[in-house]
Amino acid sequence: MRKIALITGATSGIGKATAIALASCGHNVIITGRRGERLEELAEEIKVKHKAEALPLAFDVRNNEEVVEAFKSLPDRWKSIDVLINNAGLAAGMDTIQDGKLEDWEQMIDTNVKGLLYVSKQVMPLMIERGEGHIVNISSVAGKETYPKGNVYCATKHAVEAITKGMRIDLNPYGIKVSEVCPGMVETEFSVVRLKDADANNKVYKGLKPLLAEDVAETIVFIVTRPKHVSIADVLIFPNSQASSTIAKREL
Ligand code: NDP
Ligand code: 8X3
Repeated sequence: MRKIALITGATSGIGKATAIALASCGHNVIITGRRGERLEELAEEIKVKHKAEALPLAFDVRNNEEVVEAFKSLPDRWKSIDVLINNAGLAAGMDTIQDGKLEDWEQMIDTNVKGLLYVSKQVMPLMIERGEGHIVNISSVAGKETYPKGNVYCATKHAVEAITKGMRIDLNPYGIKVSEVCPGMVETEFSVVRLKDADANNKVYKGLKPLLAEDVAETIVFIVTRPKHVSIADVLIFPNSQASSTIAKREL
C-alpha cells in the first residue's frame, strides 16, 4: 500500500522536487503552498508522469486558521499522513541587524518557525495515535552557523534545529522518527525571493555549481526509506565547492 506524504512549499524548488521524488517511490502526496495554480499543475504532472495520487491543498502556513481549515477539509483517506516534510520557508532580505526591516523579520519568523509548528500540530496527533510516522524538517547550514547579514534568517533556522531536537525527544515514546536536512546553496527561487531580484541566481551562484533541488530531494528520499529501526537525525549537505556558510570556491 502506498504511503501518504505531505510536503509544504511544493510549488517550487526543494519542495516540488521532493514531492516528485516521493511520488516516484511509493507515496501518494499532499502538495501544499500558497500558489494554487502551480499546485494544480504539479498534481497533474505527478498523476500522469509518476502514476501516483496527488492532492493539492493551498494555504498560507502563517495563518493558523487557514492551516486548521485545510486539514479539516482533507478527505478521510488522506488524513493518516505517514511522512511530513516541513519545507515551506524563506529568507526575506539580507541586511545588517540594525538595517533589518520589521516586515521581513516577521515574515521569516511567522513562516519558518510558527508555520512549521502550526502544520506539525495538525499532523502529530494522528501519528501518535497510530504509533508511527516520520517528520523531516528542512533547516539549513544557516541553522548551524550565523553569517554576516544572516541574523534573523539564521535565527529561524537555529530555531528549526532546536524544534527538531525537541520533537525527536517528545515523540520518541510513540515510535515517530524526526529528521532534519540542512542544505547549503541550492539553486531554487530562494535567492530571487530573498533579494527581490529576478537575476539573483546569476549573482549568488556565480562561478560555482550549486546543489539542485533534486539533490536535496534524493537525500530526503533516502532518509524516509530507511528500515523501521533506523532514524537519520541530521544531514548537512553542501555543493562540492562550498565548505561553510561563508567559504566557497568560485571559478571566476
Ligand atoms: P523556493 O523559494 O523555491 O520555495 C519555497 C517554498 O516555500 C515555495 O513553495 C513557497 O510556496 C513556500 N512558502 C513560502 N512562504 C510560504 C507561506 N507563507 N505559506 C506556504 N508556503 C510558503 O525555495 P527553496 O526550495 O530553496 O526553499 C525550501 C526550504 O529550503 C526553505 O525552508 C529554505 O529556507 C530551505 N533552504 C533553502 C536553501 C537554498 O539555498 N535554496 C538552503 C538551505 C535551506 P508559495 O510561494 O507558493 O506559498
Ligand atoms: C539557505 C542557505 O547559506 O543562504 O538557507 O543561508 S544560506
